[in-house]
Amino acid sequence: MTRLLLLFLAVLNARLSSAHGGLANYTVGETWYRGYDPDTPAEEQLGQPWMVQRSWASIDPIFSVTDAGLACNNPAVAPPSHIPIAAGDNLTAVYWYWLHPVGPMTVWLAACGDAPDDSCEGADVNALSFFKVWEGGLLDGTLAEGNWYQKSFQHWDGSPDLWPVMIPASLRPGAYVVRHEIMSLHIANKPQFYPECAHLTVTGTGDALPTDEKYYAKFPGAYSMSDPSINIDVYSDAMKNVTNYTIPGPPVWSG
Ligand SMILES: [Cu+2]
Repeated sequence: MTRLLLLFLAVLNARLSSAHGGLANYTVGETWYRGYDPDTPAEEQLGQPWMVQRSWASIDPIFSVTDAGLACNNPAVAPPSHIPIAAGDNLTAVYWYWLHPVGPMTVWLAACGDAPDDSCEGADVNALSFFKVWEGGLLDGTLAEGNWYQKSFQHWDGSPDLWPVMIPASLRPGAYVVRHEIMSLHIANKPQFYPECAHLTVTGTGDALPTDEKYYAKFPGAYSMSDPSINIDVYSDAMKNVTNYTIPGPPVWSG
């Protein structure tokens, strides 16, 4: 094996042993956009002209529904750049690996402003109104043993785990924060939240945004520990035969 491959495996092994992770890169068509890497010194990444993702200091989950980092992880330092994407195109989130099998995955957008030169760099992510554009939950089977999207998007051959989601075709052009969240529910009554955010510049000819307040949520604020879909023990006897799961948060807005 080459030295580089050995190094890669050593790093991967070190990461897998902690059994957490996060969103590493984005692709639009054939173009890759590098995200923040918690294992690379912050000073080599923060403020770099190529950076498109809000920073996240570690691969550890957020455990509290009231954590300010529920919006865009911690510390969520804003990047200078935006990913250009046309409404109707796919944005693919790339994870080098993902290990947890249980819980929903969601994608959210929040508009940062309407000015022609608008940017999300100055946006307070805790004040933004997010709307959900995609969700994937329990595809079939039971809560504990069934096939969740979170399980189905994983590869176990070393190739990255890809999560493609279409930006609604009718979406109004402008700057948006895109928020990907994996909620992992494999530990009883102790949900884990893995949010990461990037900045988008959306182009297109549409002019749509959700008009009904029911679509909007803030982070923190969107979730509650009194939600039986969040404060849940999927391995309990009561849940043993349950084959449906209600994904927390507002309904999906599809444009
Ligand atoms: Cu983990």
